[in-house]
Amino acid sequence: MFDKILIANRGEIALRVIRACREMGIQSVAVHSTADAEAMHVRMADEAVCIGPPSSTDSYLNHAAVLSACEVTGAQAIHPGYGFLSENAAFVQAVEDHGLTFIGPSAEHIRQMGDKITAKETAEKLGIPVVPGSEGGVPDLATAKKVAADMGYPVIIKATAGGGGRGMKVAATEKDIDTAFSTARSEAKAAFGNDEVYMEKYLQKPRHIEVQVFGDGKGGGVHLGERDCSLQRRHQKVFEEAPGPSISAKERARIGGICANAIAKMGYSGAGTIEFLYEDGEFYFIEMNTRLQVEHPVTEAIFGQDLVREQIRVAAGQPLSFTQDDLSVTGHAIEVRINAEKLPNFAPSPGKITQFHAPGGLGVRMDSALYDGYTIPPYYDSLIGKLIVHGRDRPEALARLWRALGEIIVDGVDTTLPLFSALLAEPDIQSGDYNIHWLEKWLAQNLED
Ligand code: MV4
Repeated sequence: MFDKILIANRGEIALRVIRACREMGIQSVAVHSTADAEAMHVRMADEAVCIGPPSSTDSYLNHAAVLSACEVTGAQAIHPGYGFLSENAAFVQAVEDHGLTFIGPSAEHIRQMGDKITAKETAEKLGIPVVPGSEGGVPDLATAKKVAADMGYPVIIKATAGGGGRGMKVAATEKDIDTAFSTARSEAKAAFGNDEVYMEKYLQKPRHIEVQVFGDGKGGGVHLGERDCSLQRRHQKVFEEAPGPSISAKERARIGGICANAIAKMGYSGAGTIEFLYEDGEFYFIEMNTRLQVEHPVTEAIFGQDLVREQIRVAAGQPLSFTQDDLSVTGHAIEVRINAEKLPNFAPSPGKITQFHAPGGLGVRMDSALYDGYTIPPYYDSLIGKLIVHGRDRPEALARLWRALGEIIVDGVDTTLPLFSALLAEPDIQSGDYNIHWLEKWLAQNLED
């Protein structure tokens, strides 16, 4: 096992990793920009190294600075958290070239899943159901028209180098294909420096269901069920739950089994998420994320497992501490993402926290790097906390969320907290009857006046 791990991240996820390290008897090293000198992750880690100016390009994304911080502190492994360097194959290669361990999958697996056509082909070969669509890339408009005519409209055009919703265009009918195709291509070129696109049948009212997987890197793989993350705004998740309110135990075992088997066959190492659209009882693979995700705590709650601890164990060459048979779902968990943003437009709201009080009590977990008097810098993501509740069933989790929202205090900046109390009053949220378009429609009707 490692003696010392460097955490190449900030905020709540840096604390999350430091906590796992401390429980495992591992020393932790924080890195930080000059803007984060007073940040909680710097205070909580055993050591801290300043790696650059506020801009993340020059600090948290600076490969050489992060590697130097390992060198000077003697850290043997790097945990990337999510975002930043977590899915950067070139960085993983550099980490390995320096004789260090990246706590995550291989550069090769990251590269394979980063290219969305290769990811889909890989998934299909491994027996994962995929969205019907083009065979590989679509090189020109004539091909696009032919593919669309064959599978039927509506269709969606996606960037091969994209993901997470960037560079997608829908063509509802043949009249739209010309514009959709050329816009998708030029946006892909501008955003990713790669204009390759592919096409899929457009699903009109799916849920976003993602399966948590873990590979031991030695041909073993397990799944930890699914999360429903359909409630999103502009491709940013807002509210996540596990298990999915629309997924039965039988479906979980079936799709989970398929995913675990695929991960095993790939020889995948560490935590991963296989994303699906789910419509009319069918799962359709769209992408795989090769990192620990923001919403991992809802899975931790219902399975009673520490996913960061497992990531560290696997990276150190140890076996997973559980088998598939050891894993079962207990109750229901919900996470809400607390952003320093001003409603109704979700404009960033950095600034000084004049008062902070975390909620507590049975079934309540608050992951946050906030403290009284902390100043949220304007340079980074606006996520300032995650409130996770766990109950014996979904109604109990909802009641606990409502109760915890009444206890929490975040003063001095605007936050997305008022949104959650309003959502809890909605019959569709109470019953779990929503899809990927529900939140945007609700926001348009309820906030924009
Ligand atoms: C789709 C789709 C409908 N049909 N693909 C958006 C993010 C990216 N990961 C995939 N996305 C979508 N792909 C087909 N064939 C609709 C979306 C989509 C979406 C997906 C998940 C969560 C929220 C979404 C919001 C709008 C569109």
